[in-house]
Amino acid sequence: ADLISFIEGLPKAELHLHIEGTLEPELLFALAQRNNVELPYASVEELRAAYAFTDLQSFLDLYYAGAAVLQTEQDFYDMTMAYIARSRADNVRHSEIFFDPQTHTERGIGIDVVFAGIARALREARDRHGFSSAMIMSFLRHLSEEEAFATLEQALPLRAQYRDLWIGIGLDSAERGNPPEKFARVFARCRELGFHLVAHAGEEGPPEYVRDALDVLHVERIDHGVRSEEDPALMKRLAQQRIPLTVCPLSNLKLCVVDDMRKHNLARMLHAGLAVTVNSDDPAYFGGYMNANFLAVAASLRLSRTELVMLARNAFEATFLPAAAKQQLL
Ligand code: ES4
Ligand code: ZN
Repeated sequence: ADLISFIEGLPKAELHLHIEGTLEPELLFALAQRNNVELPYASVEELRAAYAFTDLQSFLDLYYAGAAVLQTEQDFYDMTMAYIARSRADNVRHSEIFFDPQTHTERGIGIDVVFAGIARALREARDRHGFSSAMIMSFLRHLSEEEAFATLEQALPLRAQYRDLWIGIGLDSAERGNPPEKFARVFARCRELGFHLVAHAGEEGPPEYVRDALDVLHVERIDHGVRSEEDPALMKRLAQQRIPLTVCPLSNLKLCVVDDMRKHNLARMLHAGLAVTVNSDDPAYFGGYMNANFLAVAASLRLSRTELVMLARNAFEATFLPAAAKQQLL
């Protein structure tokens, strides 16, 4: 089989996906019209043309602006359903999905609306297609820890209702200048509450942020983590402890974390024994879903089929599913 068919045929799990980053320009325009939201773009083409980023912040500005079209439970449901359809087409069997309630509660949308729309789609996909998923509520690190605590307080009354899906807590948005320590207390509280913990670290930020995400926040996986390579002692630790890294190749290229896919360190990190996984991050903005990310690294880094299988298998191993459910997926 050719490379594309091989990648298409691989069963995949996705561990780093922002649901707000799956809003394709077409749906974004449709929701803007449905909700009478004014957009500063005349057409889908004009919007897509604006997706030329120089760094993380230049992307985040558009990503938060785009999320403003999401108003009703149905909007969150429609966005999530579109992501599931696209992922099933890529032979994704399981997805652990980030959502950013603060992006919506800041605009007066109820946190219950956000949970309900996403969860209705995920439950429907599970019941109809056996598509497995989980939800990871993420705090925006450019906001204060006090605001993260307030969001946690708003969300906790919903926990019983979403116990089947809401399993974790994440940390995303502008990394530089917002180190893990800023969220030490709220992550400690989430840990006491029994949530799985993850954090973005070492995307634009230094390797110290990766170490502090592990030692201060006690996260179980690192989202991105590509700058870990600058610290050999950290690399050794990540390999020894098999800490999963949720790497996002097309994201790294689009946000200029790497300037050429052929220079991406994914293969080097895999060969160093790290539990590297491949993920799509914000696929509507970065130019591709899971298969496109696998294909980009397979072609640019000349990965073997054995290596591609390792990457896919690492993701199933790194899921937060209970062992029995994990076995069922394979
Ligand atoms: C994100 Cl690529 C990335 N990095 C940090 N925060 C994010 N939120 C959505 N995508
Ligand atoms: Zn991300």
